Amino acid sequence: MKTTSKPTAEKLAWMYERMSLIRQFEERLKWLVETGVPVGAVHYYIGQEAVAAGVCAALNADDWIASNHRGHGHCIAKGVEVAPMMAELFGKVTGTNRGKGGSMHITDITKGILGVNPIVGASVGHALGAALSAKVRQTTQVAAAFFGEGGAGIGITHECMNMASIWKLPVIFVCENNGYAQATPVEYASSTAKISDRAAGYNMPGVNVDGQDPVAVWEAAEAAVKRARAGEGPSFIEAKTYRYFGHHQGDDTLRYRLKEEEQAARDRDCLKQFRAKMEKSGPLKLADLDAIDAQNKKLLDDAVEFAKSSPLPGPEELYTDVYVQAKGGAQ
Ligand SMILES: Cc1ncc(C[n+]2csc(CCOP(=O)(O)OP(=O)(O)O)c2C)c(N)n1
Repeated sequence: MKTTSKPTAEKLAWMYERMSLIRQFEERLKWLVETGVPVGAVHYYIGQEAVAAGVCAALNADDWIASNHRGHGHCIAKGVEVAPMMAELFGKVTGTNRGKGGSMHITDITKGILGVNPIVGASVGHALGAALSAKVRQTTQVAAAFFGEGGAGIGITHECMNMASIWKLPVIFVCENNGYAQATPVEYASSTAKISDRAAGYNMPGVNVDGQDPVAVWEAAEAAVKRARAGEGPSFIEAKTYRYFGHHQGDDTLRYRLKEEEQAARDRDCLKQFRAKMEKSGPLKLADLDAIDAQNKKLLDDAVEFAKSSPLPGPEELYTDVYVQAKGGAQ
């Protein structure tokens, strides 16, 4: 599944820009949560940015992604604007879901987002359906499903891998192995040391990549996309990564893992490593990366302002967007 092409400077800048925006979005959100802003339950993506950026760097605007409960990073990487995302978290009418969805339902179909979804494993079924639709309509679109190593053990994931393989559907199974499903370590819950080894059982290529390196993820995703667009069927990518904070905003990680392990993961931080590589051998300069960070900070300042100043949905919104609108106006 290896490709020989190298990312252009433009592609590298794009990946850094997205990783930086995701990190800043999540850090701003964390600060808002900790200062008492009611945004509902959130699962921070901090630490995993290179996976979303690397995969989405290989996708086109009209390709799809399906996301899980830890979905903010996936949405930003696929192009959802941060202002309506932030407004959604604030429950405002200007949000991606008109304030009715919150963190775990963010959707923007215009950007190819099939939805953030709190049901573990559901993203896999959604991506499979979209891929089947692409095949039936004879387009070259592909669909990527993001799920954790916990989601890799859910029944629907296996049913979908089997079906995608039989029907040669253009799906990319992206397993973000961050080491823990809530408090359960992967070593306790997986039959194989590498989750990607399971791909062989479904007759598809499976690779295990460094999820802290966006270029490694992009290379694997490029190869998977190429195979999918050529009608050769699905691929499986396991990206080894780490979530720096708790499972959700209220979770204390030190109940089930050690400080030293957390520090070791932070030492391999995707943004830090990317900056060090660029400083050493380019092609981007640190000043370029700093300018990207500054531009993203401004985007986040504006997004929070937009979210704060937007109105809440009115009572007339109570029954809209809940069911499909039937002909004649009844719902
Ligand atoms: C079908 C289902 N079972 C259980 C849960 C409760 N739950 C929410 S997140 C989670 C852990 C998921 O772990 P993983 O898939 O590895 O993703 P991560 O949180 O590590 O990103 C569980 C068990 C759920 N939401 N849906």
